[in-house]
Amino acid sequence: MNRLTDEDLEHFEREGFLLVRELFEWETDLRPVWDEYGEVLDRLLDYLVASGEMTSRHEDLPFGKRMTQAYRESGRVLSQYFDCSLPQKGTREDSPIWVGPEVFGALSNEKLLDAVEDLIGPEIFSNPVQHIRIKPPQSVLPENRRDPRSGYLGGFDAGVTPWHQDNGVVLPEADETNMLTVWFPLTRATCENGCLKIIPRSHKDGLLHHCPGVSGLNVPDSMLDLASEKVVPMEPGDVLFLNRRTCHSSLPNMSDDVRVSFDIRYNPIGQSTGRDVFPGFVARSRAHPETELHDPAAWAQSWYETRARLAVKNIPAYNRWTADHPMC
Ligand SMILES: O=C(O)CCC(=O)C(=O)O
Ligand SMILES: [Fe+2]
Repeated sequence: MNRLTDEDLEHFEREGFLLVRELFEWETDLRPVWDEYGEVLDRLLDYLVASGEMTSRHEDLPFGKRMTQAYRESGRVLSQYFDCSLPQKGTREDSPIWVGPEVFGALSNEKLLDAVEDLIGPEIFSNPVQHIRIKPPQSVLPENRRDPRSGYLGGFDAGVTPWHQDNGVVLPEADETNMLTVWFPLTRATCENGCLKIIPRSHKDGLLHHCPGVSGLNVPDSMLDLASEKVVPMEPGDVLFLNRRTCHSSLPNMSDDVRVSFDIRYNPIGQSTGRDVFPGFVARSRAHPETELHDPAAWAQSWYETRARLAVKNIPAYNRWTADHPMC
């Protein structure tokens, strides 16, 4: 692919984000992982039908409509079955996680790593703070997951994402790192189905206070320059890069289909990931290529081992914030 230009890098530095259109091609870069999630959904539907939570596998429907139907009929938040990270509390030996070979392929995509290299240098660690977000229509979410002001269920949220900085979501060890967020959709991400919003230049304001809230951590509106917010509709193939301090959120999904996206992170090798209890890997090293991980099974195994360890002893906190602050 074409490497990033000096202008791109200046834009990223100045604005705190860079949107690269058509970095990926559907057939070669995205379709393999999309198909893999189709298989995950197949197995989930087998399970939901077997457990009596659904009456049909809805084989005639495309992925998004089947997923929506699964939410509707089971009345459950199903995102953890697809997510490529563990829950933030109460991990059990059988907590669902999907760390399949095509997910590893997406994290290791050479075109993506070229752009990441241009932004953070040639020694690249895949940070384990990573998610696939299958964001269902608001209308099928359990009532208390629809709006950030109504009841917290814990775990990874499938609805609206409130304003935050990714730096605020990790532990302080990562405060002075060069952690880079990479966000890209597998479906269209539109204003209607819940695309991202960002506040350009907000990365210059330091780490803001985050309040633990019903949909996760959020920066109170009063601390944000909301007049500058920018919605970022994206097509499959487009990739958005964010500075760790750029404030972002996402709109509710008001459509009748799912919005699917990856948000993954990278940092220079040797820096804390801010969640060092989870396993990352060397995605690219020009200095020591022999340290790169190219084995998807070994990567998956590292997650299974982490899950087994956390099932015995969960860690007390994945972030630093408490609700007893005057800002909250
Ligand atoms: O996809 C979303 O709704 C939110 C994503 C996000 O917060 C992130 O990519 O860091
Ligand atoms: Fe985020």
